[in-house]
Amino acid sequence: MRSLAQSGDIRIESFLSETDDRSLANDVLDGLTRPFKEIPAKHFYDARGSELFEQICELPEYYPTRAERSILVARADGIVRRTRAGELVELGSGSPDKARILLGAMSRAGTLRRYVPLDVSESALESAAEELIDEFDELTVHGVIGDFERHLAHIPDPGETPRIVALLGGTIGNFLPGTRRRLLREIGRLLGPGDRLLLGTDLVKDPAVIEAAYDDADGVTAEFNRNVLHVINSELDADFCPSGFDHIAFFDRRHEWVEMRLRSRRPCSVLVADLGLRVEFAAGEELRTEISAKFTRARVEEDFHAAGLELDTWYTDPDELFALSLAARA
Ligand code: SAH
Ligand code: AVI
Repeated sequence: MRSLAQSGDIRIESFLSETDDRSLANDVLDGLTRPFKEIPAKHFYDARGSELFEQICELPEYYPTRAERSILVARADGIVRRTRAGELVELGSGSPDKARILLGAMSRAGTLRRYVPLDVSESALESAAEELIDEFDELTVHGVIGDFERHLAHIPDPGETPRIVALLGGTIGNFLPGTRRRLLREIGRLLGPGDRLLLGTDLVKDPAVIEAAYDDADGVTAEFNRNVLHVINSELDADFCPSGFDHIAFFDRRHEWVEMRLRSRRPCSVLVADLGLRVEFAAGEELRTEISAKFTRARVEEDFHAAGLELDTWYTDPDELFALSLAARA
């Protein structure tokens, strides 16, 4: 553990170390030597990837951020009244926008104590912590730089008020169904009897609307997608030529998820020098970089049930684009 900041109100610890450089190395070694190449979506988010994701959230085509934000604005006071929470643990926290809405509601209710963001992106977490500490006098921040698949045990013990553990933005949809349920079960272990999970899920809708959100006219999502190749180049001394890969995004109707892939325009041979690994791409060969599952209420309830959780309250926006679920341990 490295301690990155410690003052009266703010404490940031990192659990990413050399072993985590191995996490990218292992994922590249494993994912790029498979018959169907694949790399986990968490590797998008270096400083540039986090910045590109922020730009995606502003795009006219990318509705999930606006829809989820509108639900939070309408419901945050009610959620805080219902839970009496004074602590927000946010997994995959990214920018401070959504936390600000929930912390504002806690401040109005007089319960606000602590914000505990956890993210793999050090840059995103540090700037969010600094912004929020300036905005709420009564707030302390305990940031955890880590991977929510491996570092949930480093989330500090609960304080004296109930807490909300939030996984927003539809990030749960970036995991395959089995992993998703395992992750939900592990997150559930952070919940005491009065605590609640707040889960954001994008909803099934017209595939044309979904596909446009993942293939915007300005090509920001395409750059975000190619960023994973820049990350592998800089972290593992590889020689991918990102502009030689086309951005592909399509809605898989059977699985009800979006897939993002990178398709090699021509045959290419990539050296990942740090791993002594040579990877061959045929012309047209694809690398899967992300799935983003879309949900129905029934699917969310099934996942909760399988993970030892139960739905308490279901909130959507008027167009039913996105949903927020408040859930408890069953
Ligand atoms: N919650 C924000 C950001 C969503 S983007 C929102 O709703 O807009 C996904 C965020 O999760 C990024 O900040 C990324 O760095 C983080 N992330 C992705 N995989 C992660 C993992 N395995 N562990 C921790 N953080 C992760
Ligand atoms: C972070 N995650 C929920 C986003 C999503 O919609 O699946 C990431 C993203 N990928 C492309 N655009 C946005």
